Amino acid sequence: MRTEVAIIGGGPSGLLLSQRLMQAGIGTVVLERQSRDHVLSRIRAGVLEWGTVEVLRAAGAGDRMDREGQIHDGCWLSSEGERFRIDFRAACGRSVMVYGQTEITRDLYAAQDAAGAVIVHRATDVALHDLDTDRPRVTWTEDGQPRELTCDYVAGCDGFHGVSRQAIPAAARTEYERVYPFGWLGILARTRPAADELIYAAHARGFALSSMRNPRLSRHYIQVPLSDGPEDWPDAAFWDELRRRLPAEVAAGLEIGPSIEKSVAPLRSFVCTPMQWGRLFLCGDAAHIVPPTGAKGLNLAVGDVVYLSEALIARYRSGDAGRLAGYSDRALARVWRAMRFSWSLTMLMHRFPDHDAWERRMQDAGLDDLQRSDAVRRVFAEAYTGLPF
Ligand code: RFL
Ligand code: PHB
Repeated sequence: MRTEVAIIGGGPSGLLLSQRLMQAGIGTVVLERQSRDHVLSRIRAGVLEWGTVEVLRAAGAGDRMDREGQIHDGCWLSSEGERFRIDFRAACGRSVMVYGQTEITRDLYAAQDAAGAVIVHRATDVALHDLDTDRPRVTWTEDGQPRELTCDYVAGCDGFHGVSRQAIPAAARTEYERVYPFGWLGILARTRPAADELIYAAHARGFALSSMRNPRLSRHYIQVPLSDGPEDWPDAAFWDELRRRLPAEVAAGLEIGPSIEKSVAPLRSFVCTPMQWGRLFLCGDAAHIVPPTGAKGLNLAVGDVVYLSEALIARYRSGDAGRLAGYSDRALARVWRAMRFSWSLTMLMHRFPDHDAWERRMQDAGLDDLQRSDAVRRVFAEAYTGLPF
């Protein structure tokens, strides 16, 4: 088999890249390790920056998002039960869209099916070869049979645990990492959301976030020790703990119900530099991970895909490889700023086992700054609603 761009991973990065390249007449093959049903069962991101919304529309995958997504003009922050609102529109003139990653992936699959995309599921043992030549190859196993694809370029969109990043020789990459000493236990429930906008709650018992997917589907998270698993948190214990950490008037009106999904995600910041090597280009979680606090992971992946697709389109349309050469630098400039935002919001809002009274005072002062200063709120709102691509 031969194609122009081989795409490893059929999550949001891989599907969106394939869609944008196909719209420009560039051939792609997507190799995904899991089944389509498995990819569509993962519950992840919920908040889209406005730039992401526009990119999805332009990719022909925005109709259902525009019908079913909720535009949010602000969010709530609370500290020990007292809440204040950050008005994004007043602070920076922009909003976000609340629409689940699962639905985006479904919409991208529909757009790719309509475009006649080649998406291979259950591709195991994917391996990348000859990336430092102008004829890279990808091999994999499909239904027990060995398969091979030759291509011009390889896009590594296979997430944090994929094989693409590892295909860059260790001596040619530098990895930066911060692992946080807690995780987020998340549940999805067919209940009314806690409030009309997201609530990020700092509390002595640990952080909590009340989010949503639609008016009858709520998504909530609580900070838990890394040693805890979902089995340690029966639904009743989860709701009790969430209620303790949310502002009292919100907790009093909280509708509870059985969870339909429950999982623990560890928190990590990670960046691999450079994001390219030879004919291989990394996008999304394959190159970088953020803690979910700032809602940046999926949005960063979309930014990478925009930059890489623009560079590949320039290469195929006019033979100009300059933008491809500059891909990593351009993407990383945006990535590091979002890293800092996600890291600082994580440090501000969570209880750290090794923090003393000094660090807790610094957190209180940081929240005070956000509550009292228009300038500080504007910095927050600009980062949260999205830095420009
Ligand atoms: P994905 O989604 O991990 O997709 C990678 C795909 O590659 C496949 N794969 C392979 N395929 C072939 N061969 C291999 N060897 C392979 N290894 C892996 C996988 O099966 C998968 O299908 O990465 P991608 O596309 O870069 O997308 C990144 C986003 O998924 C991620 O950044 C976000 O979910 C992060 N995130 C959030 N981001 C936001 O922008 N806003 C949010 O509100 C938000 N909330 C979250 C989040 C992530 C969370 N978790 C569970 C980590 C909340 C949570 C709880
Ligand atoms: C979510 O709805 O899953 C969500 C929202 C905001 C975040 C993280 C996760 O910061």
